[in-house]
Parts: sequence; structure tokens; C-alpha cells
Amino acid sequence: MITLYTMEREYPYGALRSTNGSKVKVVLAEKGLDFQTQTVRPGDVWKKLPEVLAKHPLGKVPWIDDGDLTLYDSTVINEYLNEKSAANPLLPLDLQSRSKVRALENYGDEGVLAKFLPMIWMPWWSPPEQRDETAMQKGRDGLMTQVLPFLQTTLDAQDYLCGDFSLADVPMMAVAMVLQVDGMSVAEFPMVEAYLERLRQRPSYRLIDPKTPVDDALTSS
Ligand SMILES: N[C@@H](CCC(=O)N[C@@H](CS)C(=O)NCC(=O)O)C(=O)O
Repeated sequence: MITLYTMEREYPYGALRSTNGSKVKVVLAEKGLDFQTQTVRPGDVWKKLPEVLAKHPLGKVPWIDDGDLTLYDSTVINEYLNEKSAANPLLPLDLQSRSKVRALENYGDEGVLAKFLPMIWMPWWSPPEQRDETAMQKGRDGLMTQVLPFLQTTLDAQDYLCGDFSLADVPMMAVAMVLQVDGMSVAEFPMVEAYLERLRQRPSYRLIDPKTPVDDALTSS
């Protein structure tokens, strides 16, 4: 059985989850793989405790244990999970299409999840009076001016970024999750708005839906 180590915490406005950990949960569900979740205390991650560093040399989440194997980084883990089970492949067979998926997945990680999204998401883990509203607005502005126009162009009336649902869409599931809590309007980009809603309708979204309590999304069943 695969064990996923990630950060998840209950708030009055829903269950908040690590964006990168959520990427892994989505792929575990999409691939139909059995798993269990072990929540890691955010304080242990921020303080880079030796037990965290022993599993992830950068002291971050997520990582997984699968038998003797410990693996970190959501992108690396998701490629592993995609190959571990032949069911529901999330990478195209054609080399050029596969590279395109990987490029867009990388954009999701570097251009969104490591850039604008934490500015919006991290303050939601703190009490309202401690939130940096200026940083939150900077994150929203970055999405509005850079990310959403790019997604709108890339979608080009397709259901998903590369046609069929693929690893390229997985970081955007975390975007759908964050914006569900934040409530930022994306109505200016109707194709993106419909796309994010389409992602929320996938059964795998249940595991990261802020409406799903932490205890109800710790395993595959
Ligand atoms: N590239 C890594 C990024 C992991 C990452 O930044 N995780 C965040 C949580 S979503 C974290 O652990 N942050 C704690 C820190 O940076 O100290 C991945 O895709 O897994």
C-alpha cells in the first residue's frame, strides 16, 4: 500500500490541503491506486525537522512510501504512479504530445504552484488578522494578468489543456481548489472558468475538495 505524506488541516471554511500533495492525491485517485495518507504537521515542515529531512532532502511535502521506496516531488511521484498502473494513462503515447504535456505540467508547477498560488493560499492557513492582504492581491493579480490568459489561449476550446485529461491538468486541480476557497472571480476568462468547473466535477476532486473533511479523504475508499 502506498502511503502519502502531506499537509492537510481543517478550518471553519473547509479542509485546506498542500497544493503539491493534492496533485498526488488526484493522480492516486485517477489511477485507482490504493493509498493511505499520513498528515505531517506544518510546523515540522517549516522547522525542517530531521525526520522530515530524512524523507525529503528539501524538507517539503509531499513524499510517498511504497514498500522500500521513498519518493519525493509531486511531479516525479505522479510520473511514477502513472507508470505503476497501466489503467487510465495520463501521458500520451506520441512523443511530441507527451513532451507537450510535460511542458505544461512544468508551467503549472513553476509558473503557478510555486509562484502566484502560495501568495493566495498560505495566508488562508493563518488567522484573518495575520493575513498579508497585499501579497494575496499580488497573487490574484498574477493569475489574472499572466496565468489565466495563457490557460485561455492554451485551452482553445478543448476540454483539457492537451485534449484528454492528462498530467498537464493535475496542477490546475490545485488551482481549482485554491480558488474555490478564495472566491476570486475568473468570469473574465469564460473558457478557464468552465475548465476549472470541469476539473471540480471529476470524481478525483473529492479527495481535495475543501468541502471534504480531512478524515473523509485519507484513503482511496
Ligand atoms: N516541487 C515540489 C514542491 C513541494 C512544495 O513546495 N511543497 C510545499 C507545500 S505545497 C512545502 O512543503 N513547503 C514548505 C517549505 O517550502 O518549507 C513538489 O512538486 O512536490
